[in-house]
Amino acid sequence: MATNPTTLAPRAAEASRHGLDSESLQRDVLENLVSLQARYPAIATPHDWYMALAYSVRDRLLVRWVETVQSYAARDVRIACYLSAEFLIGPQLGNNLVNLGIEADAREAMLALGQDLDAVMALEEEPGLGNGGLGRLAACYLDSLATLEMPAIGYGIRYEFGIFRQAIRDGWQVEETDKWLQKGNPWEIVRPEVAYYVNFGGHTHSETDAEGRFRVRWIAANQVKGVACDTPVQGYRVETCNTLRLWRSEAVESFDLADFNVGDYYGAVEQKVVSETLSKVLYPNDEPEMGKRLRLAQQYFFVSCSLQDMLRLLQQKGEPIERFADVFVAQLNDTHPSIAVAELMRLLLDECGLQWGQAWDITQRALAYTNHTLLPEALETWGLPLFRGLLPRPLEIIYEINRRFLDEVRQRHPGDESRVSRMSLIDESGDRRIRMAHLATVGSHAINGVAALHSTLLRETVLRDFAELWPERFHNVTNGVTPRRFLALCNPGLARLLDQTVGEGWIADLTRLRGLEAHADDEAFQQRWRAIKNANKEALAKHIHSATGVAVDPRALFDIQVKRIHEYKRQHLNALYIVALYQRLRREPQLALAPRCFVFGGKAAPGYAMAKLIIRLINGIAEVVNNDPAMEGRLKVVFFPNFNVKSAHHIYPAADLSEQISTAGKEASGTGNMKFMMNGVLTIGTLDGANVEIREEAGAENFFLFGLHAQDVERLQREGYRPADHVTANDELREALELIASGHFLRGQSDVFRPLVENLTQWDHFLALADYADYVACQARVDAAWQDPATWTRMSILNTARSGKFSSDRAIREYGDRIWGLAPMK
Ligand code: KOT
Repeated sequence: MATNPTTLAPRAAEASRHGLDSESLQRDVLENLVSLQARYPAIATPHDWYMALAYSVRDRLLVRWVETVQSYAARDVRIACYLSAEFLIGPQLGNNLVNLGIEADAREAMLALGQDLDAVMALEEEPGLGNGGLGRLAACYLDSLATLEMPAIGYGIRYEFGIFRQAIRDGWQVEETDKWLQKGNPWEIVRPEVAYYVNFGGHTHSETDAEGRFRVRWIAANQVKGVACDTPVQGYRVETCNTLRLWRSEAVESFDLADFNVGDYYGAVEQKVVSETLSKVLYPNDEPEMGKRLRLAQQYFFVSCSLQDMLRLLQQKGEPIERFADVFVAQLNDTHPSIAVAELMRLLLDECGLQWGQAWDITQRALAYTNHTLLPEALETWGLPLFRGLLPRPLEIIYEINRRFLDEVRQRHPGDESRVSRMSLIDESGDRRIRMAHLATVGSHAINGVAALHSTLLRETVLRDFAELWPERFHNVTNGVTPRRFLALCNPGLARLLDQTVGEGWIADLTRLRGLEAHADDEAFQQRWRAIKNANKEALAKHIHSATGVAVDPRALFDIQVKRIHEYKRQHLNALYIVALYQRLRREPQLALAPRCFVFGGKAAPGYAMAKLIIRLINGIAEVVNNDPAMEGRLKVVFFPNFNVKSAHHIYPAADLSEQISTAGKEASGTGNMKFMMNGVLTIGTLDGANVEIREEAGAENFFLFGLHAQDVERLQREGYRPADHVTANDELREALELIASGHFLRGQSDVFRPLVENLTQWDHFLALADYADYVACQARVDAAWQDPATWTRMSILNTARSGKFSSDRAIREYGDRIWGLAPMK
């Protein structure tokens, strides 16, 4: 049907003018099917329909995108640049539909074309350009920046292969390459004209230029070209559409041309391959793998391209170089982009000709650093030989920054050489290494942790000397997550009830959920609340069945732990409890325990043997428990393979209990804990990361707390912790460990889990055994609360009602106020 905008009601007319109605969408989908996919409806594959719809939606973003970019170029605004080696953006179609406000129209349009929108959306490949929390946080922040209409650009790497796909074979994790680009990426716009050169290797040369100024030239051994690949980031129901700019590496023609000319065809092609390798694959580790040259090259590559891009934008705005820090603020997402300190200095000194003092002032004002971990093994350092070989000029600059900085320390603390060596940018204790957290701290005007407890510990431990020197530079910004993706999009049933109860405003102002408190005890409301949860559980049960073949009963308590597999996150503590339950139920079949379904999900770093063993253990327990007729209707265990953003959409809304059981002081914040809370899931957790604040907001009576506090952990470890004492004192724990060691969960093979059991009984670095008894006692309280549906539902409603603080909108406002000097704008 042809529509005439002038005959429609004003709002509808406006929607139609912008193509935001179902008829125009339908028309465009059909047109794109032919013009871009070269298909007719009769022969179109489901994926063709997905592409046709995605392109139609993208077209609707483009007008806003172009206008947003233009307005940043033209107006006197400060732009926040979020520098991150990872952006775990997840599937784009559903999110863009929600943010444009056209989900219902798209559903109608696709239905008219004989397609089911959910089935079409399910075909989207996940852009897995991140490992976990840190990368997903970056993506949530982009969503909030656009929604709050704050001028922002995300800068990162356009990996050809993202995080590996996790398959489970014979209970073990197997990594498969993630070919997310194989069928094309409709959201990406490549801009070959936006490209920069990045130097590697070679040597430096000092000279005095024609005006008598001292200059350093870097004569590189190799250059790589970075090409901008842009993805639009549409804010929620606003005109702002920001940019995520990811760099793809390419060979520089002039370099391989030289090889071609001397007849070295293979040499030239090899050079090209090396250059393109830079953005080939995401490192699949939660922690840095020491000394990987390619990883350092990736970091420098994307940082240099991003800073050069900022300089070009500054020039386009007609602003002088002196105004760099007034126009840009760059947030460093952990230390992965911290080479920015040296690179911005290099660009200002060597390329723009500024003097050291002025360049340093600009650098410090322009940069800010977020720390995401206190784990010593995750603090990034680079050995000097490797660094010098790859980045000789940035290294000289780091030496000079260090020299000036240590002079300052010596002036403040004369004679305190141990402080000087503690604070130095170079660790001289073994083979000499650059401490990237120190570099980031010294080069930034603001340093923050990601939850209140974490920021306190950061000031007291890892960066203590720095916090003493510059207390005013240290902040806390507690993490947040976007309610658009993690509530509105993934839990449409609950979203509808929230709309009806507190009005639609909650999506852009999550504190409005407080309005639910008045309904927490209302029986009819509780019933609706439960019905939504049950429907979500039924949907998850189907996904579990198709992914694993295990049939789970949606009436059981869904007890879920999804996150990267790591000893500090203590999936094995959860596993020990399941083994104990299994033994109890075998001994006492009449035990009045509520039926539970334990669900795990998460990837282990490919080189992390203990984490992989934990996955095998969970699968071993699952195999035994799920095939034991005595456990039928009582206990189920599932390892959901390949946990990612896409599967997360089905998991968070369907959970009853969220496991946040890390050793206190080890999880910087956690963000899954927040996603669960929004979806009315109760937490069993330690006083770690943002759990502390979740409990504060929810109320202690609506949170299942257990375990040692961070100070207890620290003290115990200092004084000498003896895990074996806990084994001796607790028969149930001892028997569980013995059963695991016996090979009961691996078809009698008794050697495989031995290292895990021995590690626990001898070392137990993360105090799982010390917290075991309290965890079990806490699980009993969970069981009791679950047996009373009115109590449980009330707690669930109150958790959602009080989750407002954990919106990434709040977090981004805080970054804007305290760190960037940037306010939301229309
Ligand atoms: C990885 C390598 C080096 C340094 C830090 C990391 C890191 C930290 N990766 N993910 N994180 C997580 O970041 C999240 C967002 O702030 C936190 O919620 C979570 O606790 C960190 O573990």
